Amino acid sequence: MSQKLETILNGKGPIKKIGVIGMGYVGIPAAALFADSDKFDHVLGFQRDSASSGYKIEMLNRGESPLKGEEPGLEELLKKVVDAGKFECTPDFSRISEVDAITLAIQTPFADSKALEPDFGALKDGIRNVGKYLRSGMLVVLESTITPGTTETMARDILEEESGLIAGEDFALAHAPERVMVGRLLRNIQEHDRIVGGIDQPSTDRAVELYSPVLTKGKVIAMSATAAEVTKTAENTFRDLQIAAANQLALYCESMGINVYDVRNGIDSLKGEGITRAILWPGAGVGGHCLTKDTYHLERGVKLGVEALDYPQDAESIYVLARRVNDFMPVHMYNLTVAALKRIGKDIKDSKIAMLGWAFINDSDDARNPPSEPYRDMIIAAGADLRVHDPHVLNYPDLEIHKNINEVISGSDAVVIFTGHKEYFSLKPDEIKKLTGNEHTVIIDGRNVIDPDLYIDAGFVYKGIGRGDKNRHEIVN
Ligand code: SAJ
Repeated sequence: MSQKLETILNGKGPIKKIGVIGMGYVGIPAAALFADSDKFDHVLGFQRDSASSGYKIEMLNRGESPLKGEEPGLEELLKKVVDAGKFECTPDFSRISEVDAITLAIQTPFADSKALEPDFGALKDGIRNVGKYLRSGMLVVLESTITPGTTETMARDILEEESGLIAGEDFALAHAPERVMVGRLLRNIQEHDRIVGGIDQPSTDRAVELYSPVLTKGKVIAMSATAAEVTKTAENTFRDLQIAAANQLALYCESMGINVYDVRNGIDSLKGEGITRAILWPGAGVGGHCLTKDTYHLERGVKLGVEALDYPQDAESIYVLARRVNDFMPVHMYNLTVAALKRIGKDIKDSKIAMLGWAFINDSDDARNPPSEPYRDMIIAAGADLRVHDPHVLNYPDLEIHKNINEVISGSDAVVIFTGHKEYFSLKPDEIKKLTGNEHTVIIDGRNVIDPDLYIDAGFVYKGIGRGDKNRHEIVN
């Protein structure tokens, strides 16, 4: 452990000035909460004055939030800390030299959804900027989701190279992964437990000092930097795995002719001390920017391990297999569509498909890595005609999204529910039948939205994820 760093930090005294790089949905609430704490004197929000996001600087300095969508309390808090002179946004990165602690909340998206490699370009630029203006005794914290080992290697190397200082001797370095969800940014930062991991004990302690004041219900959970990186990627990997387990069970139930939701209820009933069965929900697939990529961060991290991994010979990682199962669900939706159309003598290529729901999550406009996209690609490749409805998603590259559900459904041969938006729970079989004009219309339920019997009795050809008890029903004339 470095005595030198401890001495420097003690000499420097408590953290008073903080910098936050990345005025996005992670950095803005973090900066506002730091500024609102009476433990700290001033917070600088660093934002490049670029064509695409330079406008945020002026907005933030007026106390306005540039984030879209409702964020309870954020606008008021920004106004408060700006009026109190405790927060300001600046494009002048040289002012990093003024702060005692700097956090980096910069997105690490996939280079493209097919490439399973993250694009660390923007994060590296941010780290380089910090390195350029790094001073002895400063704390640097990475908040972005990163491959385990990044803080200890890539980040440390760039910071040391740019500054000539030594991590763990001259400056503190830590990882504190964000755990925020849009729509509840402030509450998540204040109430979720905060994982904080330094490259050494003085770094961890300094990071604990930084984050403790903004926590209300949450507590700090301290560990090493790499353990913090693994925690963040693994917490999403585990969720993806749980969903895959539910999806695989649904496929089994379809094959065995039973209702997966009966089985789910049965499994979920096993409770009692120490017994847990956190069975999640099967569905049309897994989208978003967390679960679709964090498994691959974890898998990359273990490859950088300090020791060769001891694992069953030639066995595939269950985490990667879980990703494959979840990414298979849109394919399964396609297979159900083809099979159901065949039952009414229609070939997919001559069919009109009405797709209800594009967003990756119910009642949201968030359409990052949506499972609906690979389904759409397969339908188009098969030569079918497709129209997409989504009440929340406004636009998406190369896609026309309709807002009038009747227009989307009218004349279609198949109605496919991809997202569980609440509007879809009130669909009526006779209204759909009138719109399609068919004796028998196909309806595919990817999110357990409709009651199969209502549609089967109305002459629909029904297929639903996990509904092995209904998917081979007689067609009612
Ligand atoms: N999904 C299922 N079955 C389920 C749950 C989700 O198919 O039982 C699908 C959803 O339809 C969606 C995808 O998985 O397409 C992801 O859903 P999600 O609820 O996990 O939402 P995310 O991707 O926004 O995950 C975020 C993560 N939060 C952070 O990274 C801070 C994740 O860690 C949280 O566990 C999750 O929210 C949550 O629990 O709300």
